[in-house]
Amino acid sequence: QLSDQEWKHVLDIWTKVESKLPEHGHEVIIRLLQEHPETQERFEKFKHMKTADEMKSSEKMKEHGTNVFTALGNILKQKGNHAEVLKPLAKSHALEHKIPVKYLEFISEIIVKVIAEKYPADFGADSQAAMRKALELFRNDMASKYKEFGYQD
Ligand code: HE5
Repeated sequence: QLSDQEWKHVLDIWTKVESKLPEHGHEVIIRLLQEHPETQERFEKFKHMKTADEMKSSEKMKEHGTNVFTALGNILKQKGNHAEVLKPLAKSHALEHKIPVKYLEFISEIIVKVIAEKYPADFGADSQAAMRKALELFRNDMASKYKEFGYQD
């Protein structure tokens, strides 16, 4: 679990992220698919795309980035008491989309990197560490729900 101070770091930086949430979400998805091409296979709608330019001009991908970042923001705002919000996400990612925890690790790293690039002055070492911790908590709880749903990755 995170301290009050750590949650404050996480939610303060998230307020900045929200000022351009669709753009940042879009960028994270593009970088996930570029840096970890195996993840692209999981996306029926995106797996035919070949270039980063094609991804950048895709409104569907931007929409997906928006959905991902909106869901993640809703989870972070629960400050760890996210069981209720997490459950439908864990269920769809386990049973429908089949997303291994490893892929959640990939996206977590990219989220931290992208925020650090966009907001260097507001995302110092303490904030980065707090965000890493929050994303780790998210992944751990996703992983235990995966088990409950019988999904082994
Ligand atoms: O499951 C849904 O809602 C509960 C459908 C929309 C959705 C998807 C789909 C949402 C809200 C999220 N994802 C959210 C989310 C937060 C974490 C950080 N995702 Zn998600 N995803 C969806 C993640 C992480 C994550 C990592 C990876 C590799 N996600 C994925 C993959 C993934 C896929 C393949 C899909 C369904 C396909 C889709 O909607 O394509 C546009």
